[in-house]
Amino acid sequence: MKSQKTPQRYSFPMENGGRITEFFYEYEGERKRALVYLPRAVDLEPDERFPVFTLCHGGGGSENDFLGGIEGKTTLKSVFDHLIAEEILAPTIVVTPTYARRNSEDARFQLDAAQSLTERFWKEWKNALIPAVDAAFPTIADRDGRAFGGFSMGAEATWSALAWGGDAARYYLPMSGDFWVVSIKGGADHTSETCDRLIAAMEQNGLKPGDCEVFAATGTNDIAYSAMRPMVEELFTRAPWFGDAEKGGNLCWCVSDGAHSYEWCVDYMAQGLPRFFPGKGFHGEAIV
Ligand code: FER
Repeated sequence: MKSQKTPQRYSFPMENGGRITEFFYEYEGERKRALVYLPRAVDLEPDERFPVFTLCHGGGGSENDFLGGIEGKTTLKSVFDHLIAEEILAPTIVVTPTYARRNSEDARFQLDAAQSLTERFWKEWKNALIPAVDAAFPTIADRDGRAFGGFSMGAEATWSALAWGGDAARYYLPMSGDFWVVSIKGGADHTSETCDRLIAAMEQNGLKPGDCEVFAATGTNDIAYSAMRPMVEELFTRAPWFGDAEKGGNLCWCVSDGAHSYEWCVDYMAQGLPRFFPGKGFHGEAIV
């Protein structure tokens, strides 16, 4: 599908929106910080339970990138507020953690070092972050209530989470990044093997075809396009595990004319997330 621009008004702060809070959890002896967007309904409806979207930053970044820190300096919080207020997106808790570790400064400069973090982040997500978030917030604590997404190296983390941690969540939203299990940008030069490894890992993890849905997005001017496109097109041929959403399958391929940046991810999430967690007013149509 062709990506749609998010309406400009969604970028403006809204009265009575949600809030951003800081959240800490332990993993392998390290105190890890994440930001959490809590939709307003969390405060207004104490008996409700909400889906959770875990959202990973790009290489060299931090847990502050997507939401713009606890002050919410990017437009993303406003966009979530509007999507939820207009009942396009169900009230959703959004967690932005980091796969960076205390001694992983080199990941800022080396893609292979970054990949060694993104390929294993699913363990931290599944074994530490999910239990901590489920204990702290009113979540729908099962795989149908969970989505994982990320930008660039965060997309690498997303494909990795689907491969090895797919029992923990049904929904995946890789943005501008391919799966590097075989090699860096292996989606381009080891396309078939990359897809084989993804499916083999899912199968090994006990998943069955139909257990996961993917919304993959990037732009034609994005440095990830040349690696992501062949990978997604190969996955379209991998029935019963994957199939084109335009033909009723579980893999939606959303293409903008955008470049490699967080700004474009806003549009991808505004279109992808409501497919996972639709609000009462969402019927699969474009947002305009
Ligand atoms: C990709 C293109 C670029 C990708 C990651 C990047 C995981 C990351 C670039 C960077 O961090 O500089 O297809 O997939």
